[in-house]
Amino acid sequence: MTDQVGHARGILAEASPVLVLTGAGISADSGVPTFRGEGGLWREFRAEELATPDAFARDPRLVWEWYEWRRRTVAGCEPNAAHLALAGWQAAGADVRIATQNVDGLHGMAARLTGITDGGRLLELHGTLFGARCTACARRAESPDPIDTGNGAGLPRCGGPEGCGGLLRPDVVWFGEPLDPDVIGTAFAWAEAAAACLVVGTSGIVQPAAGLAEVTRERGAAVIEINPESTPITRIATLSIRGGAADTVPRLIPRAVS
Ligand code: BJW
Ligand code: ZN
Repeated sequence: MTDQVGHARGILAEASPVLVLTGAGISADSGVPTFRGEGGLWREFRAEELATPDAFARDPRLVWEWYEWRRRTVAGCEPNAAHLALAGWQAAGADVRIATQNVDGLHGMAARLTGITDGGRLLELHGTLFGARCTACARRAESPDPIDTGNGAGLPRCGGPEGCGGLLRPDVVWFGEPLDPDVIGTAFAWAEAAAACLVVGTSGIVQPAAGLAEVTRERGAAVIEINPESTPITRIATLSIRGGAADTVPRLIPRAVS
C-alpha cells in the first residue's frame, strides 16, 4: 500500500487541475453515518428508503424527523484529516476542485478553517442538510428550527413576509429528482478538464455523480480511488487504494505546490 500511496502522490503532484469526488465515506471518520451498509440504518429504516420524494409525500413528518436527527448528528461532528488535507491543498494554491455528494457541510467547514474564502471550488451536488425549500413556491429558506416531533406541532412552513405558507422540505436532491443544472454542469466541465480525478469514500453507484469519474477516465486521465471496499469505480480506476479517508488522503497530497 505504501508503494501505491507514493505512486498516487506522484500522479497528483503532476496533475492540474484535479477533480476530487467525495461521498459519505470521507465523513465516516468524522462520525457521520454512511448511507449504505450498517451505518445507514435509522430506527428500522434504510437511508435509501427515506431519501425519496415518495417517502416525503407519504410521511413528511417521518422524513423531517430523520433529517433533524442527521442535522443534530452532523452538528456534533468536525472535518477530519481528509477534509482538512484537501482544503489545505487548495489553500496552498493547487487547482483542486471538489465535487461532493455529501450534504453535511464538512468540506465547507474545512475550507473556512483553512482560511479559504473562495467557495467556487466546492460543489455540493446533492444540496445541504442546513437548508430548506418550499414545495409550493420553491423559495429557499434557512434551515428550520428543530422540528418539534413530540407534541404534534406543525411541520415547517414557508414563512416571512414573502412566504406562501407551503410545506418546506429539506434542500437536498432525492432519487428521481434532477440535480441543479448549473451545479452538475459545472461538475461535468471540471471532469472534462481534469488531469486526474481522486475519488474518496463513495459506493460509486449513484448517477450522475459517479459518471464524473468515468468522464475523466474516458479522456485518458488518471482516476485514483480511496475506499476500504471495492466499488464499480474500482474497475475503471488507474489505482485503487484500500484504506480509510482520514488515514490515506493526507499522505497523497503533494508537499510542494507551485
Ligand atoms: C469509506 C470509509 C472510510 C466507509 N474512508 N471510505 C443512470 C443515469 C442517471 C440516473 C440514474 C441511472 N440509473 C439510475 C438512476 C437514478 C438514480 C440512481 O443513480 N440510482 C442508483 C442507485 C442506481 N439517480 C437519481 O435519481 C439522481 N437524479 C437523476 O438522475 O435525475 C434525472 C432526472 C432528470 C430530469 C428530471 C428528473 C430526473 C439523483 C440522485 C440523488 C441522490 N440523493 C442521495 C440523498 C441526498 C440527500 C441526503 O443525503 O439525504 O444522495 S441518495 C445517497 O446516495 C446520497 C449520497 O450522496 C449518494 C451516494 O452515496 P455515497 O456517498 O456513495 O455513500 P454510500 O453510503 O453509498 O457509500 C459510502 C462508501 O464509503 C462505501 O463505498 C464505503 O466502503 C466507503 N467508506 N468508510 C473511505 N473511513
Ligand atoms: Zn412558498
